[in-house]
Formats: sequence, C-alpha cells, structure tokens
Amino acid sequence: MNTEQQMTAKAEALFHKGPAALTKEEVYATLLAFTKEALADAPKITGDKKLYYISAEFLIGKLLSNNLINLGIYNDAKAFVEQAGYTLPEIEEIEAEPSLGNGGLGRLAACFLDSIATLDLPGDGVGLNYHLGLFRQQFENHRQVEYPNPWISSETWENRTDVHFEVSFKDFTVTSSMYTIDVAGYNQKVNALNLFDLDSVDDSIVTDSINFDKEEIKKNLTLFLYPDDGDEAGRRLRVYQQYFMVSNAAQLILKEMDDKGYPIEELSQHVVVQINDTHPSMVIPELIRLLTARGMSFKAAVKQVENTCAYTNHTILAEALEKWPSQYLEDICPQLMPIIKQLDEIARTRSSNPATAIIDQDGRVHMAHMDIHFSQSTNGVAAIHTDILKNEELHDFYELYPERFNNKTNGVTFRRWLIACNPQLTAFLDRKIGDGWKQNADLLEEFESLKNDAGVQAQLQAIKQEKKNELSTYIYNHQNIVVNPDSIYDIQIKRLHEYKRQQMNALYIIDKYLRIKNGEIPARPITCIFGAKAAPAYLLAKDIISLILTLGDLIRNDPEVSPYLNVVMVENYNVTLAEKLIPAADVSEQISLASKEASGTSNMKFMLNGAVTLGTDDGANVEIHELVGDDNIFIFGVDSDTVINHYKNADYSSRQIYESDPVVKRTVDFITDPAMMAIGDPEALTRVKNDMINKDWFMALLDLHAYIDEKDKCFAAYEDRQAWAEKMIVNISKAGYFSSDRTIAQYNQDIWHLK
Ligand code: NTF
Repeated sequence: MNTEQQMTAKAEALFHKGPAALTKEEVYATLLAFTKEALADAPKITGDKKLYYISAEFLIGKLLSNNLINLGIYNDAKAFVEQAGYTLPEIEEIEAEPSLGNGGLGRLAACFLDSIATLDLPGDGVGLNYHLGLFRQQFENHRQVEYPNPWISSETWENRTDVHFEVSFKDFTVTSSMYTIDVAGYNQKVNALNLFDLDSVDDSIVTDSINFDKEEIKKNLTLFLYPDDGDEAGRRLRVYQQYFMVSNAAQLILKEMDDKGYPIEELSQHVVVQINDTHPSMVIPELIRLLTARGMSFKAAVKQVENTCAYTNHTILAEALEKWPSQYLEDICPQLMPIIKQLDEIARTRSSNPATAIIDQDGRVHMAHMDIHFSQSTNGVAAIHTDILKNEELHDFYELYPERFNNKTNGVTFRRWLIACNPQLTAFLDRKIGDGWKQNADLLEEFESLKNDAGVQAQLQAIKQEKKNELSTYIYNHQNIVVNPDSIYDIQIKRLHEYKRQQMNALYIIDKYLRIKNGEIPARPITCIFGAKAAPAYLLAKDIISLILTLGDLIRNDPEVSPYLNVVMVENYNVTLAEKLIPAADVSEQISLASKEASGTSNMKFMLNGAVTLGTDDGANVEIHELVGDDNIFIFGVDSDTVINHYKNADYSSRQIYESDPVVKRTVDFITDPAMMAIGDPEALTRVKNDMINKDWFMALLDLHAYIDEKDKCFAAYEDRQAWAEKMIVNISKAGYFSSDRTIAQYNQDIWHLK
C-alpha cells in the first residue's frame, strides 16, 4: 500500500466509509491519527549529550502541514484530501492553534525545535501546558476585548505520558503530569516538546472573561500564559508557574540521566540546558538543590550546573528583566532561597561591583544576573543587540566574563515560513534553482542571478498577486472588510508595544489621510494592515489599538479618501494569520526605536517571501540591510547611539517637536479631532495624544518626519515595477542567512557541542 492508500485504510478503520463520504472533520481526524502514528514510529534522535531547551513559551502554530512536510508525506495527504473532495487549507481550518506563546520569543523557540530535529541533534523542549494560553482577541466598539482561548480538545497532537513528578511549594505539594508533542525534523526523525501540567487545574473557574481566582493555585496554575501581573497575586502566580516549570525540567533531566545510567557527577558531559530568557532561571538553584540532595557537595553541584547551563537574553527593556522580591520566593519555594543566597555570596566574591550582585539591596533577586554568573554562555539574538548587551546593559558582566558573551542572530524555519505558507513560491523556486535550498538555505543565493530576467520578475509578481488575492478574500470573509488587491499591502504584525511604534505608523496614516483630503492623491491605493495583541494590563497599548481601529473606520467611511487608503487591523493575530499575511506583503514594517528591538523575526519571514523592509537600523534589520544593500531596503531614523545618548542625557522632549513642527502638530492633534472622537473611544484617544506630547518614551515624534519621507519614497519605488521585482528577488536570495538551521548550527558549534 502506498501512503495515500494507507490514509484511506485509516479512514475506513475509523469511520467505516470511503474517502468520498468523509466529512471535513473526519478527514482531519484521519490525518491526525495517521500522522501521530507515523510520528510515534519515527526514529527518536539520540546521542551522548542532550539539550533541554526550557521556555515559558512555545508558539508552535498548527502542526498538521508542518508534520506532513517534515515527514515527507505532504503530497500523499494532499491527494487523499482531494480524493475526499476537499483542499488541504480547508482541512487545516479545523485544527485549533495551540495557544502556548505570545510573540517572537515563543515563535523562535518553535522554529528552534524544528531546526534542532532537522539537524539531527538530540534536544527536547520543556515548558507548560497552558489550558487557555494567551487570550483570544476580539474587537468591540473600537477596543480590544480579551476572552479565554481553550485550544486543547480530544483531537490533539499531545500525548499524555506516565511521567509524573512531585513539586513542593511552601504550603503544599503537587504531582505533575507530562504531555509530549512529537517534533519531527525535515529528516523524519523526532525529538519531543514536553509540557507539564497539573491534573487538578480547572478550566471551569474561568467563565466568559479572562478573570479568575488567582489565589487557588491548584486550580489555576497552568490556566494562562502570563497571567495578568498587574497585581501582586498575578505576580506570585507567575513565580508559582516558573518554579513548577523548572522543578519538572530539573527532575526530568536527572531522571533521564538515571535511565541512561549516567552518574550525576557527569551532568555537564551529558546535558546542556538552554535558558530561554529569564522565565526558567530558577532551574539553576533547583538543579543545585536536587544534586546536593543526592549527596553531591554544594561546590561540585554549582560547578556542574554552571557548566551545564546557557542563557539567552531577548531584550534590553528593563521592565522585562525579571527581578523577584525574595519574599515571593520565601513564600512560594523557600527551599531555593538558601541556595540563591549562597550563589549571591559566590557572585560577590567574583566581583565587588554591587551592580552584578544577584540579590540587590532591596532584597530583589535578579534572574538575569544569576543566569550570567552561573552559566557558560550568555547570548544576544542579533549582532547589534549583543553589542548593546556588551557595551551598555550588561557591560559590567562583560568585563567579568568576556569569553561567555556571544551572538546568535535569530533565524526562522523555512519549512513553515516558506514551504508550508507559500507553496506557490516554493514550487517556483524549485523550478528555477532546484530544491537543494530546502536542505541548504544558502543556495537561495542562486536566485539572484535571475534578477534581471523579465519572465522571472513577472512570475514572481504573479505569485505575490495570488497571495494578495487570497488574503483579501480571507479578510473579507472574516472581518467583512474589502481590501483592494491592486493596492500596496503595507504590513506591521507583532505584539503591540510602544517601542515597536505602531503609533508612529498610525501617525503616518493620519498624515496621508490629511494630504489626500488636500488633493494629494497617491499613485496607487495603499492598504495598511496591522495585527497585534496588547497585554491586558498595558493600557496605552490597548489605546493604540483603539486609535488604529478608529482610523480604519473613519477612513473607510470617508468616500474622498477610501479609494486610496485603507487601514485594517486583523482580529486575533496569531501564527495561522501570520502565515496568510506574510506571503501577501509588499512592504514589511520594522520601525522600532533603534536599540530597542533585540532582533525581530517577522522581518526575516517577510524578506523570505519577497517583501521589502521599511525599517530602522535596529535588531536584525541591521543584518538584513548589510546583506541586501542600500538599494533593496528602506532605512530611516536616528541610530541606536543617538537614542542611547538621549536616554543617558534625559534630553528628549517630544513636546518641543510637537510645538515647533507644524506637520507633527497637525498629525498628533488629529487623534482627538471631533471626527475621531465621534466614532472612537474619547478617553483612549485622549490618552494616546497626551502621551505623545508629554512623554513619547520611544521617540515616535523624533523619527516621524524621516519615516513619512522614507515611506513615501518606498511607495514611489513600488511604481517602478521592474525595479521592485529586482528588490524582491534580492531579498529572497539573501534570506538564506536567516534560516534557523544556521542559527542552531551556531548554537551547537559554540555552546551545546552535541554530537
Ligand atoms: C523578543 N523578546 C524580542 O523583543 C524580539 O526582538 C526577538 O526577535 C524575540 O524576542 C526572539 O529573540 C521578548 O519577547 C522578551 F520576552 F524578551 F521580551
């Protein structure tokens, strides 16, 4: 039997009917069952040394296509589905997207698992099985409203295992359960994503909103990713989650050492732990605690753990660098405090600089400091970010441990971000340059030699058009908004944060709107598309969403402007939506305030799909800029040194710019124009405007002029269709560097040393 026939047989066994009689749901259930069995039968990746990638987030997205591709049975499944009278995209609609992450950090972890397996490296993810994950976003009256997002059903990729551990909190002990999702590499071998949970967690304590009793730990521990930390109970719940995660991880590591017969004295020979940002940092004292409980001396345990762990920093934003009051730890996991105090003492013997202490004078435990002192490696996620860590944010640590600092520029898996989400472009590349690029992304470079080929240009543009049409249809079907497929698609998709400056994009739109009102008609219609969730407790971020939604409504209802300008915010932005948006983009908005975006990863996905970047010299944009050259990217704004100096000198005044620059003034003032206030939320609009004038902490007004000019230049360049196609080709051909296979090979070479 060939694979397609086996799928048919599976359907017959499950539903006692032939393919033609199957419902969509039955087709999905058949493929799920078939693929899960194939995963279970696939060889596990093994080796003498194993990686544990611990992360609070794994934003894995839907898994069906990804697994079919990596198992090499995509075409068989496609044939089976078509035999049943459906298309694969229709069947994929049925799968719920796992809600286990929030943004780039979680999506990076998912790309990494894919590449680790693809490179045949033994490495499992360890995290939590959030029942409701990140909230589902809905727009009501031009505001974001949050709802619970249940995603686990009987039809799931998860397998319950018989692995359980006891985790003791101060006042009670719980027993965990481990669920496993198989992670297939492109070589058809598998690693695992291990997600820990608690059987007593009770979804029913959450009803229609995302509020719940934060004190009832046994019932709420794994309900939500990042429970609202606006209050103390929420912050404590995060510590409960973190300790639960790392204690399970540490116990799993030691159990697997035991199972393989390795003595714990050889921990660092057989295990490497990658700490993904500071959420899993307590794995350091927890491992030390467990090793000493098994008889190892404290000194030896510290040495083993220090040699085993590595830490990745993903942000320089101070508020994201976790510092927990020691009282929280005393109240939740008091067994760690004596260890952390001893680590603090050791750290103080290594450096007398109080800035590198683990416990500060206010009794707060600095998680990143513990990571850097007690691990082998600290890495940033793009060249400029690592430089800023070394020279600014973590400079004192860099002086202490220069050899520990290294850069690992992020990457993305091309299996999901090209092969799965853009089959048209994939097939085209295969025809033009062969399919070797799927194994070796650097081979995409060969595409560049075709950049002046008029036929290639035309076909590439036709593919882009097809993806734009698909997106337009999707938006119409889901949000009832008409998007003109002949317009330029200008897309900004990422978490809503002031430093990412969606508000600056909104100011551009206002300026454009006012100019169109004034008779300045753009050469071609423009569609500005946003996708973003704001943290529920982040008021200003939610206000910015409100501003964008209001603008969209205003413009669509203005017949003078709507033929030329459209503003769409897609609801409930997630991985599935990103897979539809990115292939359809003409312009990729990457406009963070220089120095603030550690890397960004959507910039890489857009580039790979032939969009041109409009951005600041920040994060990985800097490396994209170097690779594609000035002609194939649109860069604007002040550089990171200027920004850093403004912060040091505290000399930035947005009010000064607002008062002295008439363009800025009229744009900002329009936020509370009567026409806006009449349809939007007046309080939200007023808060955004006041913040821009009085604070503007991320300097949107400073870069506004440069942004407007560069964006207009970019849209004008789009009109030279041939030159634009060349830019698309150069971007695609230079994207190979941003394959997460490259990133993972570097982690392995420099840090992990597996195989
Ligand atoms: C994010 N960090 C950064 O903001 C992005 O620039 C980067 O691309 C991703 O990490 C992945 O490295 C975070 O989400 C966090 F949590 F660190 F703030």
